[in-house]
Amino acid sequence: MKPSILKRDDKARIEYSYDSRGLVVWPNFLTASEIEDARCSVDSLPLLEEPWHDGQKRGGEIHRAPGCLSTLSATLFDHPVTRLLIGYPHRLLESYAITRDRGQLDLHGGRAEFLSGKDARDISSRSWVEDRKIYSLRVKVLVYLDDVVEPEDGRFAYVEGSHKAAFAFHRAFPNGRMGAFDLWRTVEVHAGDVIWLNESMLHGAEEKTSQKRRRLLAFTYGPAFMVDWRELNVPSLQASGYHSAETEGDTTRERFDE
Ligand SMILES: O=C(O)CCC(=O)C(=O)O
Repeated sequence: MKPSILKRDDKARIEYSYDSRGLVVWPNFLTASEIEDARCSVDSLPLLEEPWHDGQKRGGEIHRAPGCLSTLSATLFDHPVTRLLIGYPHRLLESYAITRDRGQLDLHGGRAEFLSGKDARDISSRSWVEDRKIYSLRVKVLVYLDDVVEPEDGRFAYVEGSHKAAFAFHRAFPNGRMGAFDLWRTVEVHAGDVIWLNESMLHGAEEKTSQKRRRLLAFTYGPAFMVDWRELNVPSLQASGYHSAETEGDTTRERFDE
């Protein structure tokens, strides 16, 4: 892992990439031995099948797992890129490991998307720039533990510009991905690469058909006043609960398919 100091040029490059592209890719963030340690840790976690995604398994709270996963969580929490992009005293909102054997990950997030069944925009992950400083409500750090390079490996995918969009993707392009294929971008990653992702960008992953392993770690950070997803989903005395965004869940599948 890299020392936590950013040179001035790096800072400018990172800010530019996050603002214009919605993500920052840091190749070779982990060393070969760190990748091996993280893989062993993930392989020993109790991962559960996702009820909503055939072929995907998840283990949560990995920042509490002993050994390298909690160390990595602490490193990413303190990392200057994380601080730079949130721009405010921050907290960890969620952490998990996922493995995917097959299938695609539906598009989710999106600055302009609607809450399902409502005419309200999902503002839960917005970001903005004020006085040339970035503030983000949700930054997801994706740590890839396997190469995801070929289309059949299920590459990370996103809709260009959607972190700045004013029109909801699924309403503006009712045929989904193929209606907007010129905005569709993929990122090829190698084991040990890390992506700092603006969660207000519509993103997902291509269909995985290869037999290769696909393991990744995710840590979501936000300003200290934000709550994590589980808190949003539980109705309480003082909150009416979170209505998932229109882009999430099975309803989007037919729009996302080619
Ligand atoms: O599988 C990937 O490459 C992306 C994962 C992701 O977007 C997520 O977990 O929210």
